[in-house]
Amino acid sequence: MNLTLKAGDYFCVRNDSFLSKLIILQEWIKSLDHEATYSHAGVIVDSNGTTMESLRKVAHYDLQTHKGCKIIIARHKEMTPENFQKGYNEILKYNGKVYPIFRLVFHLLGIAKFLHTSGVPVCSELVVEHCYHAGLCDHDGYGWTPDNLADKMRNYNCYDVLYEGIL
Ligand SMILES: [Ca+2]
Repeated sequence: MNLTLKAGDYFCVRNDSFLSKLIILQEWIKSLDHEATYSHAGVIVDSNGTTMESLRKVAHYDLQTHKGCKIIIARHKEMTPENFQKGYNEILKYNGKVYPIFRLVFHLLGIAKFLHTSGVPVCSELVVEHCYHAGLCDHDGYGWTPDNLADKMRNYNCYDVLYEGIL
């Protein structure tokens, strides 16, 4: 993959873990397009591929952590450095927090958008919260799944898909 990344690019990815398959199954059951490919998502924060993701904890990782996995990477047409920074400043408050595993149970039950008392978002919620504070979407992200995000990347004119395939 020969790709020039920018701060504010978003990605969705899948791996073959049991948890990943469980997430994809519940996404597929809820999907209106009968398609769910991805189980995880994150924000790219610089051109070297440093990411901010809600994995075991919310922290900075490297996109290459997902090497060999299927991935979609997309860029919002209005993701300027200023917009990126506004969103980044907000999600940095979660840096170092432990992944809210019980929120995943809320997702499996389909009630995640109603229950967000912990304040710590799962992976795709972190991405949408970045987008919200960047001023580029009008919802805060609670309840969003990686499949919701990937569908938006593919179908909304405001996104350019930079790459979809194996990383
Ligand atoms: Ca879908």
